[in-house]
Amino acid sequence: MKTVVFSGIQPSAQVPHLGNYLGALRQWVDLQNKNQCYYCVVDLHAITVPQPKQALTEATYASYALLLSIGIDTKLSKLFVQSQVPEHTELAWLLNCYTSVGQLSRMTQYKEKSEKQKNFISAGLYDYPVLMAADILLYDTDQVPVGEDQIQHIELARDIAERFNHQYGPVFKLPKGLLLKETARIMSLQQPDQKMSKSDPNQNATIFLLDSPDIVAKKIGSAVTDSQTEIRFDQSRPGLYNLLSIYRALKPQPLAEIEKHFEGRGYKELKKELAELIVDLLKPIQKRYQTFVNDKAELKKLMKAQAEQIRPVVGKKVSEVKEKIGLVI
Ligand code: ATP
Ligand code: LTN
Repeated sequence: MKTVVFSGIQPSAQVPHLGNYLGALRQWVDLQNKNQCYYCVVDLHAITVPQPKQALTEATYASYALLLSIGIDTKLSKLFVQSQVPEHTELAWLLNCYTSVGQLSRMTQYKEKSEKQKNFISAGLYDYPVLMAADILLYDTDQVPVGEDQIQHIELARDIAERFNHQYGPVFKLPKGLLLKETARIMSLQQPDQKMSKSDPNQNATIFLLDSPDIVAKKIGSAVTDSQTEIRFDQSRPGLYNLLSIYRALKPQPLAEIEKHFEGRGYKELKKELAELIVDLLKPIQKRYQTFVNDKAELKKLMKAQAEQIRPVVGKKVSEVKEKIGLVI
């Protein structure tokens, strides 16, 4: 039996960014060869905060096309849109009844995101982690490749699974998060004490995978650093540390070699080289993206076909859960 891998990305407002890629998505690609992978564009998670209709539709196509462009291969993995597999929402309801509100209230992401909502906080935002638990548990998932911010949610999914199993016997597998240690938390270019995020209102803080070379150079050029001059991996200098971590992720080598390479040179040179590395990464992705995204009919056909292949698998799991609870199936 192959190891089962599941992960998701929200089609929220914008296409994925460099933090998503270095923290999570590049693992998705690497895991495909040896494992049974399920990758999901989680549109139902995106609508937990307000999304303009047109933007949500566009972002769903764009995210799907970008995942294909970075190398997700539907011959090896399942790549689908969450709302097209209704078993996700069905299981989420069932799991709601095995989740405590106390635990949901302690979720960091809920606290941070609800603070940012001015007039209206949806019940969906509060319940977000339960839908995520359903995503994961539905597939008997072993491993969940994510960035660091999602670890708390995976622990909650384990807790829900354990509570259910304790009551009804071994129905759910207990999943584990899979982190790329060095890049599990890429920081904002403008506020290096906060994570790089799709929903950051300051556009200069985030490099999107579709940014042009000029924009990349501009954003990296204006990244916040400090008033010191020496280029060293020093966690107490978060702006510089973040840039060096991105550099090392794109050009893997020992820390000391990078420090030596930049000895006697300044931030300007580091930023120039870093921008070039990012542009080299993005160029082929963007080229492939153009071919995928221009054929929406084909994308839609592929999404639907992938969802249809999955439904028999997850249908069985939902029936098993309902039967355990005592619902008449
Ligand atoms: P938002 O900020 O709007 O909530 P996001 O940028 O966190 O969105 P998601 O779709 O929620 O993007 O995340 C997709 C994947 O990328 C998740 O596995 C998440 O942990 C990871 N990720 C998100 N931001 C970062 C980051 N700054 N560094 C590393 N990984 C990240
Ligand atoms: N909440 C995640 C996206 C997500 C996810 C999942 C990740 C939804 N369902 C299941 C892993 C497994 C986020 O990135 N913000």
